[in-house]
Amino acid sequence: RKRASEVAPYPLPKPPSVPSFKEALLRPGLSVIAEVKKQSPSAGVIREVDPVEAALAYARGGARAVSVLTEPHRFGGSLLDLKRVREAVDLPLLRKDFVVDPFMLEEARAFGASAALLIVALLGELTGAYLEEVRRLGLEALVEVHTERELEIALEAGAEILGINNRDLATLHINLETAPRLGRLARKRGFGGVLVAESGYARREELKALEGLFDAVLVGTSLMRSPNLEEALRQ
Ligand code: IGP
Repeated sequence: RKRASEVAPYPLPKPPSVPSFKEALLRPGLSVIAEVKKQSPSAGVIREVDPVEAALAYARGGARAVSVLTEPHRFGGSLLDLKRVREAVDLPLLRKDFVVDPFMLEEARAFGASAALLIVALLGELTGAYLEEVRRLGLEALVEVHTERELEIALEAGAEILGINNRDLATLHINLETAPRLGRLARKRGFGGVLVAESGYARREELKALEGLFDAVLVGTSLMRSPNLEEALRQ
């Protein structure tokens, strides 16, 4: 198989050295992965913001990592956003996109991501093969699940960083019970890696409730809607 760099329609940048996503999330306390998301299918336009300004505010506010949407059509993101944020902050970055080709992993690495999102609902039984490619590239992966069946596939595939999405990607409906339910199940099945709760969090008390079970939480919309991104994180 040809390397993506040989067939890319543009020269891929030389991959920069990047900090570990996993190590950052494993620091004591509940780590926040703060997301730069200008728009989404569920919320429409969220905030017109320069991703670099947002990421710098997140870094000042104590985020352990930054998630950057790179999907252009529905989320208004781009790989250039990722590259610019990489050049501006020292935190590990997650490429947030719908990875459906191994090519996108090489792009993630080249544009400065420490990790890429792998959605089990999209990749199904191919998740393990994508994880192998992730490791070959020196990348990390946040493996996202929403159901018990998807959790089984993720564990079988050897995920080390497991994200449990409260949002059903088919209906966009949020149920905050999903993360604790599947998180407990993952631990019961012997999962010893990094556990991340994703989507729908807006209040301090909701984050408090995750402590003890989860290592990290991924927050986008509610942070983006706050008048002051830095202060919103500190609270
Ligand atoms: C953030 P929220 O509700 O805080 O904006 O959610 C993040 O979990 C969400 O953006 C997300 C996502 C995804 C987006 C989770 N998985 C997959 C696109 C694709």
